[in-house]
Amino acid sequence: MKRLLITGAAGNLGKLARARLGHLADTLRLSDIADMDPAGPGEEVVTCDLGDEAAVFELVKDCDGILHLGGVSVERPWDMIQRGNITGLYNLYEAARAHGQPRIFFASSNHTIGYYRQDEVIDTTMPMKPDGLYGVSKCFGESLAALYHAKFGQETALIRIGSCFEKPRDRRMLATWMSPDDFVSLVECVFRVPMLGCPVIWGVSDNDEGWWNTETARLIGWRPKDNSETYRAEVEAAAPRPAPDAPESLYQGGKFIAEPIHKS
Ligand code: NAI
Ligand code: 15L
Repeated sequence: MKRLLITGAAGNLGKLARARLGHLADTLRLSDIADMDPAGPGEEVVTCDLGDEAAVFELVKDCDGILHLGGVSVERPWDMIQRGNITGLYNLYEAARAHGQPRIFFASSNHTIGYYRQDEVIDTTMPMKPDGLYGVSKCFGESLAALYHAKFGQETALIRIGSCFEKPRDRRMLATWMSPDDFVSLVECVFRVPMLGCPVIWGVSDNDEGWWNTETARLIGWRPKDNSETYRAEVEAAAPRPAPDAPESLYQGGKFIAEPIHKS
């Protein structure tokens, strides 16, 4: 690619992508509403609120791919979620439609299905069961991407990320963890596969424990390598076992299940 746009570049995964995915394009266009480090060689830094239609239109211009990580990433009041994840996503897809339909990696979430129980194994064809307004916004994102694929042929990888951190942080993440290395190889596969379409793929490492049928990863040739078992002893020693009737023990969405509807 000549230019890859990374939204959410000031965030956790955005910083990782900036550090490790420069080889995917001649230029990385890095964008966020929050402050970012100044542009280095082969970089452009553009401050942009995804809720600003005109600014997003300019942001997407001349980009050959979009790694869309920007937006609200946890449960928050509706107005914040609506601006970043609903209006913001619509702005992004309309800008992409106007600018040659660059391929999109959409950072969806396991919170689209958080109300499935931990004793269920689910696949990507099963109905969504979001566990909060944040999860609902990711369901909207997946639906919007499916619409733009069906109507206009826009390609998007709908990546339902589990928990992408340096290490699993609690017992639930032994099932939901995706390592930084696996995240990097996943993004590479999304932008290198010749034909993408609009598949839903679980963003999760090759963990022994898990609730998701990961076979759609094969559609893009992605084979995660890491396994949360490496950290099991450490995690179990550090974190007490939650009560058997606690959300962290019962539901795939874990603590998000217990979140209220936040008011501004
Ligand atoms: P993060 O919260 O660290 O980064 C998100 C970035 O989006 C932030 O830098 C924030 O300033 C920016 N942002 C928020 N509202 C915005 C707006 N209106 N306009 C422009 N930028 C805005 O989140 P993280 O962990 O880096 O996650 C990246 C993406 O992956 C998010 O979309 C998140 O929902 C998704 N995801 C992440 C998971 C994880 O384990 N890290 C799990 C599941 C999904
Ligand atoms: C998410 O969707 C969040 O963005 C991330 O911060 C984690 O909480 C993750 O899900 C998770 O479920 O562990």
